[in-house]
Amino acid sequence: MSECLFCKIAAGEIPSNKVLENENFIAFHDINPVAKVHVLVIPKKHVANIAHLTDKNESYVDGMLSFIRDVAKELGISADGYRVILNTGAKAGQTVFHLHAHVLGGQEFGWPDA
Ligand code: IU
Repeated sequence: MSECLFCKIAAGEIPSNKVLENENFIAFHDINPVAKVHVLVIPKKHVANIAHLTDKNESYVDGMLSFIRDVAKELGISADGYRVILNTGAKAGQTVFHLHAHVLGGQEFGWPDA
């Protein structure tokens, strides 16, 4: 059995506050939100991050952007805009090494300052 936390969430072995799910992806509320709306979107199949995508596994993330679009609609944050972040590697702040997109919304964000 996988020791990956997000694989366990994807398999339903660990409960999550789920927003939306399809055959390939699941979206759930982050346990430690950093914005008014903070949801994580993960592929069900394990890949550590974007840097680990290869010709063999890049299909794992096919359809991820359109799924994120559906998640934003489901959350009601689509019209006002939202931010999508994929921390890739420890130096970029990645702490869970199963590819995930942070979907942040429900408020205004600055740029380039967070
Ligand atoms: P990061 O990009 O790897 O730093 O993001 C990991 C996120 O996973 C972070 O925002 C955590 O709050 C979140 N998270 C979670 O939602 N549930 C968990 O059980 C754990 C982390 I561990």
